[in-house]
Formats: sequence, structure tokens, C-alpha cells
Amino acid sequence: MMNENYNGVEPQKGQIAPKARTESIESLGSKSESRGSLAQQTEEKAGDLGQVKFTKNTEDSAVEIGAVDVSFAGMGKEELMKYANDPFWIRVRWTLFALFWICWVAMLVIAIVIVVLAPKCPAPAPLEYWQKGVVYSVNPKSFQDSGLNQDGKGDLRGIIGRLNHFVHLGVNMISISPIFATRNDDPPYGHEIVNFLEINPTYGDLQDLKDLTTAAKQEGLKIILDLVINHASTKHPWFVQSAADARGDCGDCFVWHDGKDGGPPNNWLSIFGNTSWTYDADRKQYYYHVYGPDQPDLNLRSVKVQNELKNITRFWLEQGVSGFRLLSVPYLFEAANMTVDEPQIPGISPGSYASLDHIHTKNLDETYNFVSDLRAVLQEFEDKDGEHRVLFVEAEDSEGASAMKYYGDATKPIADLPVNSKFIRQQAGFTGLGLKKEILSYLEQVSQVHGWPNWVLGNGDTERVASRLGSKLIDAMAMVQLLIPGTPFTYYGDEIGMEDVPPAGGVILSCPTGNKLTADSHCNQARSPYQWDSSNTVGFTNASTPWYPVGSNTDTINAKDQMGVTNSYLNIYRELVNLRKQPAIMHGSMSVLNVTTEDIFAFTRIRKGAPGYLVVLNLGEKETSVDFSTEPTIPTEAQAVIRSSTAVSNSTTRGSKVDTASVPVGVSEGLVLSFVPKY
Ligand SMILES: [Ca+2]
Ligand SMILES: [Ca+2]
Repeated sequence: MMNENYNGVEPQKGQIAPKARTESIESLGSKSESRGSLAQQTEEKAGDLGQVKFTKNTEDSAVEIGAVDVSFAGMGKEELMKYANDPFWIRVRWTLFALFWICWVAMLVIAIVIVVLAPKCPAPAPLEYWQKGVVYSVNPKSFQDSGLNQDGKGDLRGIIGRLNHFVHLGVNMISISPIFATRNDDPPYGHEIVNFLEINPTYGDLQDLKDLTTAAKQEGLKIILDLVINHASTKHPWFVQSAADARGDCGDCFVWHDGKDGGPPNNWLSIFGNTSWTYDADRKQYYYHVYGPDQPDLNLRSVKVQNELKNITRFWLEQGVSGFRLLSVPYLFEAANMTVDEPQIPGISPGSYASLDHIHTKNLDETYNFVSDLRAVLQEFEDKDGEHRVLFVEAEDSEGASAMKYYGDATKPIADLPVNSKFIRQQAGFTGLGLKKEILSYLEQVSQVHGWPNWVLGNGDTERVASRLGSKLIDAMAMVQLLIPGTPFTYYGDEIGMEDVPPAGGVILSCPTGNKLTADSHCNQARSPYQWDSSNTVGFTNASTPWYPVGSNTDTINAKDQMGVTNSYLNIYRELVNLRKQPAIMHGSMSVLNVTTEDIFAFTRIRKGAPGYLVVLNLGEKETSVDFSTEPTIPTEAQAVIRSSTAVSNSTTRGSKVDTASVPVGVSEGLVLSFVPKY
């Protein structure tokens, strides 16, 4: 009997058979029939053909399948079981089963072998925050006057109130010009320090600095202090004691020497020109000052001074700062024997600092050793919490061997970066070939000592980029600075294209080239208040008069308005900072391309497996098209990513495809293109 298929349901005559049986019937008839019409057909078949009928003659309902006219009826259960138990078919089954698993395992093994043996891109060396990020240099006096102290001078609380600006830009390190207590509350440069452990009241107090480092940390920002340890003020208590008592505790805290033949002990010169020695009537000796007479050099050969300086370093690290930019580093030590003159350099008129070969006063071995000792102090803090504390040093002659030595080596680390001011010396009219030479020669020097490169485009001691190189080149130079290998240093305001501002009622004094200030050169034109908006006091202060005049171009050169304009200096800067995250920019190789000429500068950044970038600058006087078709890595087509805000003379738009055999670039235009590199 077959009643087990009915589930106890007894169909009436003319009813549709239960589903299980219906499907069985379907298999006997046409398999192409739809399920919806099947029941009806089943009834018809039962009625018309009399081949399938329901019976109720016995106690159990049943279906009798009689003389169903089929050519193939499938295999019955008993028959199936008979074959299933046949040793031949058992062997076949097991063989297929085994083959299936053997194939599966083999495929797995092959896949693993392919993964293991396939050539891979080498993993890039992990970069630290000071390598990946951007340093933004703030002059605290000019950045933001806080609501608590509207004296027209910027301060630390002002910086706290503007932390979102750094976050918005995407920079991660904020370096702050010297903020220590100085002879006057209001010094021009903050170098005449009277107390290394106190903050100039103009800028706030220790609590303000702690609040700044805490708030900055919450935003993922690092605060880096500019620190001057070569000299102090003549009003520093150490100097007062030292001058008064040669045998006292601080008798040798400064560099003292008897005169010779009624004059200074030797021919050593000040950076400002003239002798570097000043006679002190109380002590009846000369003291040495590589800068002005108000800034006597500390004697770093004194163990007391060395320990004090290390403790000063510890003190500021304890306030939460993430490191230092050490200023005036090459001058830290002088020769122990101060009776020797420095040799005159032939051909340079005597009297200027450049006229002597400073073999006794600059970059002495002791200087490298002491900066390495300071590095060890920073390491003490890193050892405690694992966070690297940065040490940048201001060393002149950025690509010279003396500067490269500040990188140290694995056995004796010194600075993370000797600050590279090559771009600072760049003047208007520079050429593509000149730029190529500057960049490649520096990168070569740095690679030889396994150092990490860096690029400073602006600072307070020279003209602003917009004034020095021309505002049309602001975006183009930002493309170079931010997209070549190394850590960029941005000077506050350069990201919105601020220009030099003359002093009140005065004219702009020419700044000496390359950080070399003279005694009376107060080239403050690059220290004007940050232009936050277009109001009278540019959002810098609520006081009626800022300490220094604001620029005359604030209607467009201000952060607020530029934030709302896609193609502003500010937004292009932000895009470039963001682009630095790309693998090709972070880890890729850099090639200056053969198309580089006097008028054109072009380079690529390429990393295998990632989009490549092509940057092209037109430094000439005419719009032109550049042909990259002979460059082996560049395909026939690339995509425009960023274009100078000042570029208006051709039709290239962001996102548009560009034929690389003919890339149009307007006068002073910089253009960033992305492409799929060819190998
Ligand atoms: Ca203030
Ligand atoms: Ca010194």
C-alpha cells in the first residue's frame, strides 16, 4: 500500500490529489507543465485516461496507478537499493567521494602556494607622525588675541581658541615661536630670555600652556616649542651673578675671557658684524655673544649650565609639549682655547660675519654631542609612554655636511630633522632647472645619511611666500612643498596667501637673506596679524589697534571667506595636505621628469599598486602645453586632480581627462594629475 503518502487526508472523488502524489504524477507526465495548471491536468488525466484513480474500497484510501502509458518510469526503491548495495556501485561511489575531496584539498593547496610565492610589493616602512604630518609654525604674538586679554597681542589662549583651524587644515604639529620670559614683555623675537622656566606674561602663564597642550592632544595635535639655549639676556639672574662674581656658583655660566692688547681676546665676529666680545666693567673681562651684546652666550662647557639646560628641557616636556625646535644650534659651543683667531676667507671684505671661517665657533663636535644628550632627555619621556618627542634643529647651510651631521646615526641619534631652509632662500624668477637641482641635491644629501627630508617655505625672518615669489605661485609652490618627499613646514598665513605688511607709518625693510638678521633689521612684515576675516581688525583682536598693522588685502585674503570658495588658496592647501595620505605621496618614489626646463618643472610620485601623481608647474611667461608621451611610466591619459586657483587660461577642469601628450598649463599654474602608472 502507498497510503503513507497521504498524511491521513482522505480526498473525495473529483478532488485534487495531495501534493506529494501530484508531483509524482508530474514526473510521469510532461515536466514542462507549470505547477499552477498541473492539478487541473491531473484531474483531466484521471478522468480522461482512466489511468490514475482514487479508490475507497478498502479501509485505507489509495491511489492505483494502473496501466499508465509511460516509456520511462524511473527506478523503484527496491531496485535502487539493489544497485546501491552492489559492490561495483559502492566502489564507484567511494571513488568519486574520494576524488572530490582530493580535488578540493589540491585546489586549497595550490591557492596557498600561489599566495605565498606570488611577488608582492614590499611593505613600506612605517612612518611616524612627524614624517607623515605637516608642521604649522605660529608666531604667538600675531595669531590670535584671546577674549580674556584684548591687548592687541596674540597669546596662548588665543591659540587654544583656534585649534579647529589646524584640524580644518589637516596639519598635526604646531610649532610656536619662543614664548619664554624675556627682558621686556614685548620683545621682537623672544630671544632675550630672563627665565627659561616661565612664560612671557604677554602670552599667558604655565596654566595656559598646560591647557593648550591638553586641548591640542584631544584634537590629535602636537605642540612643539621653539627653544633658544645658546644665549640668554644680560638681565638673566645667571648673567647678573656671573658678572658680579667670577668665583660664584655661576661664575662660568657665560663665556668670559681677558682682553688682549687692550681689546677683545680674539677676532671672532658677531653674526650682526663687528666683534662678538663686549667688555664688562664689573667683572673686568670680556663676554662672548654671537648675536648682540644683550644676548650673551651661555657657556655650555659648564656642567652646571648643561644640567640646567637638560632640566629646562624636562620641565617643558612635563608641561605636555611634544618636542622642540632648537634655534641657533650651530653656535652652542666655542673653542675652549679662546686665544686663537679664526682664519680670514680670501676675497670677502673683513668685518662681516661671512668674512671668517668659523672653525672655532660653529658646529663644533661638542655641539653635536650636547644635542645628542638632549635627544636622550627626550628619549626618557618616550621610554615612559611610547610617544616619540620630536627634536628639530635650526642649522644653517641646509645641505652641507655640517647640517647633515645633526641627523646623527643609529648608535648616536641626534635630531629628527635639521631644518632645511633652502626654499626660504628661493627668490622670484627661479627656474624649473634651478628647482630640480635644489630638490635633488638636498634629497641626495639626506639619503646618504639615511635622514628624513623637510622643507620650510616661509618663516618670520624673511619675506612671505606671496611677496617673495609672487601670489600667482602660492598654489604651485604648495604643490611642490607638500607633494615631494619630506615633512613640510608651513608658516602661519602662507596657506591663505598673506603678503608682507609694512610697519605703521613705515616701509618694509629688506630682510637679510636666509635667517641672518642684522642688529637693526626688524623685518616684521611677515609677522602681521593672522587674517581670520575681512573686518577692521581681521578677527585677530577686539582691541581697537593690533600690535602690528593688518594687511590691506583682507577682503579676499582671509580664512573665513576662503573657506567658502572651492578654489581658494586655503582649500587647495587643504586638498594637498589631504593628498599626502596617498601611498604614492607617502611612500612612493619621486622622479623629476625630463620635460623640466627653465620654464617647466614636473615630477611624478609613483608607488606600485597605487595611483600615481604627476605635478607640473609653468614658471615661464607664456601658456604652453607639455608633452609627457615619452615618459615611460605615464599613460596616454591622466585625470586633473588639483589646479592652481589662479589658473584661468585653459579649459582643464578638476576631474577632467587630460591627454598626456599635450597637457596645457597657464602662466604660473601648478597642476596635479593622477594616473595609472605603466611598468
Ligand atoms: Ca593678548
Ligand atoms: Ca654659543
